[in-house]
Amino acid sequence: MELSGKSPTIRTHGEDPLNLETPPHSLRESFITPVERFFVRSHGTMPKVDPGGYTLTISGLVESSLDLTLKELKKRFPKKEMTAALHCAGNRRAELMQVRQIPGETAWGVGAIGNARWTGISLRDVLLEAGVDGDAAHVAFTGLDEVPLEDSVTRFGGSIPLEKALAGDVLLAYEMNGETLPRAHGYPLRVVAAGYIGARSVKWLSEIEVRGEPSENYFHARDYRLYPADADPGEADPAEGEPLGDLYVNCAICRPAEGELVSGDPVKVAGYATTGGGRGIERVEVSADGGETWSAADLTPGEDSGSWVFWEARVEPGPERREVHLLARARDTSGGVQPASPRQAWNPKGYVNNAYHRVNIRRTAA
Ligand SMILES: Nc1nc2c(c(=O)[nH]1)N[C@H]1C(S)=C(S)[C@@H](COP(=O)(O)O)O[C@H]1N2
Ligand SMILES: [Mo]
Repeated sequence: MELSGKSPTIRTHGEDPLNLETPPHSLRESFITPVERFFVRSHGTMPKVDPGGYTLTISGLVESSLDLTLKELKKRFPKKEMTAALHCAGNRRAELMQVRQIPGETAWGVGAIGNARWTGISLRDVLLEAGVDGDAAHVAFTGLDEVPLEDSVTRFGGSIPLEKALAGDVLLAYEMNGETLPRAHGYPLRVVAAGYIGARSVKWLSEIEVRGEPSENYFHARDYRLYPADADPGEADPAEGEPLGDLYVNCAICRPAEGELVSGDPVKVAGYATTGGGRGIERVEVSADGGETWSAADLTPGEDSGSWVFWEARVEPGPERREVHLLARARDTSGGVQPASPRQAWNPKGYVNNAYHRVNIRRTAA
């Protein structure tokens, strides 16, 4: 498989389809996650696209459909750069699985996320060039990969509301961290929808369709929905599930990692925080006493609102405490807060867990 180019420390959840997770310490090593440590989430085949034969089509509720080669789209539209986190809706599912089982899904830790510098063209510019009809309300993307379902094969796809598509923070990216977009990340072109669940950032993009209704693709219409806690997602009417898009405020502790043996008092705690909707991270706090008292963290934001925020805090559990449960929580600029426990965040597909993050550490004798 296409593991070449990835760090040997990356955690493999599956090779076909390729699913790789960044270990917690690696996440916190650099503000921009290098490609070699960047997580991969794939549902099906990994297309090998010949750039010469590649075209992107833009059709549907537009005044003029467009058919663009890679060369044409680079020439015709201004180059745009953006720092944005890709955040998988399944990130932190492992904690939900400890509450109740979630069959058939990957047990992601805190590393189904990465922050990259993306270069490409703005989806807004492309849509304005095609001319959007008055009835348009959603923009659907389809990739070139084939995903086996129970008794059929489908392409991966999904849609975002037109308003988001025109907001200026959705890129059609052909470079990642200054390099040509790697094959595992969607070569030659992918969507990067800042602040939305990773599933809307369709890789190996081949079609954009402007529509009146959301995408009918399996991964939009059935999957990536927040079903009620007592629903069976295999049987449920999709209408029972809320479609996912905009991310909620979230944070995770990366250092120390779960089970780590730590010396010294105070203990330095570091991690990342994210949110959606163009909001910012207002505050991150850490507790070493089960949530009785909290210490505010120092924040390092990115240039763009879709970037993650790095944070670092110090807590003093007292030298005599040999086992410490660290908790972290964030608040965003719209007052969005996290649920205290994964029990509150639990849903049958295990999506968007944004509960307070807990890490259990052991400490050496003082
Ligand atoms: N075509 C296609 N696009 C896709 C996917 C996929 O399987 N096929 N996975 C999605 C999901 S669920 C996530 S989280 C991100 C992961 O992006 P990455 O593999 O570049 O980290 O890609 C999204 N885009
Ligand atoms: Mo995802």
